[in-house]
Amino acid sequence: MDHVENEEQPIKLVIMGMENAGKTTILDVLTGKIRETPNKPPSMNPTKGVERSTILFFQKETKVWDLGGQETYRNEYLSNPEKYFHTISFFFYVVDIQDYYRLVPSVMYFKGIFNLIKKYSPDAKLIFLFHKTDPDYIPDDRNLKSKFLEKIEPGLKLANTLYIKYDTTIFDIKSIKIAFGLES
Ligand SMILES: Nc1nc2c(ncn2[C@@H]2O[C@H](COP(=O)(O)OP(=O)(O)OP(=O)(O)O)[C@@H](O)[C@H]2O)c(=O)[nH]1
Ligand SMILES: [Mg+2]
Repeated sequence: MDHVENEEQPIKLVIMGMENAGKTTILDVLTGKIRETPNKPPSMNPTKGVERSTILFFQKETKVWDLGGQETYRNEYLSNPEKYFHTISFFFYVVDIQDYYRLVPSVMYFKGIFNLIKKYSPDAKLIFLFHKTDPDYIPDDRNLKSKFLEKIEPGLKLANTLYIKYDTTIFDIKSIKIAFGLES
C-alpha cells in the first residue's frame, strides 16, 4: 500500500542557474507560452523567488519549481535548503554559455547546490542545459561549456553521480523539447 501511495506523489522538477541564464524562457516553451522559434530573444522579467507551474513530463503530471537566480534569492535557497531541495526527482541546471562573466559564480553556485541535493534528494537525476547555444554564436577560444564541465566533473565523479547534458537555444525550440523528452 505504501508503495502505491509513493507512486502517486507528484513528481518534482527543479530548474536552477544564475540570473539571466534563460530558465524561465525554457519553461515558457514547455508550458506553451512560446510556441514558435522567435526571431529575437523574448523580453523577460527576472523571476522573483520561486515560480511554480505544472507540465507533462514523460506523460506524468510534474510540478516545476523555477528558482529565480538573482543573488538575494540564491543566498536564500542555500541558507534554507530544507525548504527547496527535498523530494526532487529531476534537477536541471542551466548554464549560459555566452556569459563569460558569470561562469565562475555559476560553478560555485552549482557546487553549493550539488552538496544540498546529495543531502536532501540523493536520487535526483541531474541534467545540465548548456543554454544560448544559438545557431549564429561563435564560441571562440572561451569555450564555456567545457570550462564549466572541467570544473565540476571531479566533484561529480567523487560522488559517483551520473549526469546528462544538452545544448539548448531559444532559436531552435526543438532543442529545448528534446532536452525534456517532448521530441526526439
Ligand atoms: N541569445 C539568447 N538569449 C536567450 C535565450 N534564452 C533566453 N534568452 C534571453 O535571456 C534573458 C534572460 O532570460 P530569462 O528566461 O528571464 O532568464 P532566467 O534564468 O529565468 O533569469 P532569472 O529569472 O533572473 O533567474 C532574456 O532576455 C531572454 O530573452 C537563448 O537561447 N539565446
Ligand atoms: Mg526566470
